[in-house]
Amino acid sequence: MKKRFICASLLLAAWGAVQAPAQISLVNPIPQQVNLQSGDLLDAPKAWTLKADAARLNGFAVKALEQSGIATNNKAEFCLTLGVKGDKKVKKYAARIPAHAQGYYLEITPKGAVIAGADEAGLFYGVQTLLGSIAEGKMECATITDWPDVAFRGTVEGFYGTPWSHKARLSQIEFYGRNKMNVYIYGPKDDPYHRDHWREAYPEAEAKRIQELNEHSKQWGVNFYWAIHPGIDIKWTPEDRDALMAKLEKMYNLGIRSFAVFFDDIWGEGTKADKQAELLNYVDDNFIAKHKDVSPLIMCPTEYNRAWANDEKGYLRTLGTKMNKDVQIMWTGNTVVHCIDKESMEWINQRIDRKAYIWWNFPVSDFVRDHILLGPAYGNGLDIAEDLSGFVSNPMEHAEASKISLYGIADYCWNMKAYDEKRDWEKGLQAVLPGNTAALRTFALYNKDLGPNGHGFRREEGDELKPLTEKALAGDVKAVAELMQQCWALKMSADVLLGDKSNPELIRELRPWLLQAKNVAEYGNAVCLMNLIHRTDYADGVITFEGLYNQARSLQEQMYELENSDVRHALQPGIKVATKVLLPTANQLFTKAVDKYNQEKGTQLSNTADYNPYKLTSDVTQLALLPVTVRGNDVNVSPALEVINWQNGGSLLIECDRNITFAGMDFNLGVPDVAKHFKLELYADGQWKTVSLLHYSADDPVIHTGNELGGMSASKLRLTNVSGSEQKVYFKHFKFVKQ
Ligand code: 14T
Repeated sequence: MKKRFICASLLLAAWGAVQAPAQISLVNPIPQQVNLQSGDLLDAPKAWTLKADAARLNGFAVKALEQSGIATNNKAEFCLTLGVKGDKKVKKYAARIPAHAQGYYLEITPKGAVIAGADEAGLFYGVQTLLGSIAEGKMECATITDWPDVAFRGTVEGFYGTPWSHKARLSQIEFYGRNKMNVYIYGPKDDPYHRDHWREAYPEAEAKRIQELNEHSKQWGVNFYWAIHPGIDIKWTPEDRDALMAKLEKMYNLGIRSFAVFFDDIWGEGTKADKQAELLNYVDDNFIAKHKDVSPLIMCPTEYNRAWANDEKGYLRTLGTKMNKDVQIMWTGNTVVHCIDKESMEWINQRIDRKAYIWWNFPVSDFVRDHILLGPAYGNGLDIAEDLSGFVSNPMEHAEASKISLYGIADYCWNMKAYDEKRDWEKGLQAVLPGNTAALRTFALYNKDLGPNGHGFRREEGDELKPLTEKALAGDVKAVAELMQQCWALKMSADVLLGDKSNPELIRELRPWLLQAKNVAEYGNAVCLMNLIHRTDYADGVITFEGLYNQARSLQEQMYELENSDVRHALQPGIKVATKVLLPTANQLFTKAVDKYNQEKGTQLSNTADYNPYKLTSDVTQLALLPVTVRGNDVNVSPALEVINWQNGGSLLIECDRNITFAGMDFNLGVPDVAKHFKLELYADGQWKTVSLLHYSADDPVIHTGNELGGMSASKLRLTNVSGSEQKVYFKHFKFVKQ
């Protein structure tokens, strides 16, 4: 039999080109070394005879195999030999097992298969590779030698907002196991027993759920890390140290074997590097080291990105020198949300004197909740495997939808050099919705970018459309007609997905954006027709330019209405789809068609495209991009997650396109007794009028307006820092009510 050796990169080159996909290409992540034996595809066995040392049969790797649905019996012709280095049954293969933790050697022949793992995890991954390759009922003969580039790979549930449901977590953990990720760090900001009430033990029902997640994780080869976030109010006293130890011990008794301590997004006492190091060394020496069966401790520092690192004060260097070397330190890169490259790894590793553990803030969307991020995972260096100790992604609160990019992240971490974001994106879409992949793909094309945001992190969206949109804007009729087909495709995909029954959880998450996609697509269709119809009316004069114009205007309003309706979640500022290329193009085409029509017919139709009655502007940088949202009579400015440095004289201005009558107003800057530092004014009858501000009680930070506000009509509102100095405040809520 002629053998051909292909390394992973060749396999990549072949992807897409081959007619019948090689069965090995169904496997995610891409294995390190594949040696295909040429020959016909065989039918995958319906049953197999299992050969393994007795002790091995109880391990999670064999269990995973047994649960795959393939029958094991002693009579099946196809023989599957399994073992871990040192086991009798795989002794013959010892020399072929890669010298990498979690690695394995897999051999598939017509008679049988052998999986020999470097350890139990390696054996489990070999099993996943075998199961993945026969997923379509065919089997391809090959030998595979495989191991992960990054030892710790997975996710951190670390976003603000609604924590994942129990069911969603179970599904995530299985997904990680299947795609060879081995870390799930449980740290939802809004779990009270993780952060706000970190000293308190979980109530029984909650503890049970955590236990179940932990057991499920073991089954899927995932290390369930339970994270604690004591920094908000910790005192560096023996009492608090013991409270922390007691909580960790409690979690250990529940069965947890992996732990993390977070000090992110805090201020004051909790941020001291020497104190943090001292505490973590204590935990490391007296808890981690004492229990022989726990993973290395992970910590998230307060200065967790380069932009926040104060090199002179030496926070990171203090951790680097004082904290035990086996404590892993998390890092988000050059800023909070940033891709990681070699140079930035070298910068941080020098300071912390160990390899940083990457916390990648993608596809998390808690700071751009009006977007859903369905694009590929890209932008990280393919040459940094040696420079990091672990890599976890912080995903969206939309668990199912996050799997699209997580699929790619799993591959990136396993085999960096072979990573191809485009291929992985296609395969990820397929993995998440095999029944309706084409529709999901079309829809996802318009849901990749984050829109303008405080972190300045943007993603490609709609590049492939640009040649077409440019021609369409230049007046090319054929291009306009083609663009209309793209809009039609978007609408079609949204409708198909709304009717999908195969992944209800995914469709539930996507629903607001699916409804908005339909509006955008219909708007695009109307606008394209407006550009085509100049020559002649359609449908015997039933479709006229002005009819389409009215439709387009109505859709502009419908998009706005939907954004501000109950379809979105409480904290979501809107529902944005296709905002990078398609929607701006449609808006430009709208204006263009209206201008032309007005010129020809002497009419005065309004040519403004984006409908939003409220406009926020501010010279306080951190406030300038906050969206204004409307729900019924309530008008809200979305909260900011960070501390606002509000300079003296700096103001927040909200303008409305018409006069509104005020019924009430309150806002919360998170600090008591600050009302006196601010001035609120309304603009009515050509002048600014001051409205008084007060707190109801000394310790309540909420600021209310004086009685004079009720019934006042105005078109603008302005809040200014008049204290004479910079104010450090939060921006927790800001709301006024219309009559
Ligand atoms: F700990 C960190 F590594 C981290 O990234 N912390 C949070 C994280 O929970 C959140 O999901 C992420 C994206 O919003 O960013 C961090 O949270 C922030 C970042 C800010 F710049 C909260 C407020 C900020 F101003």
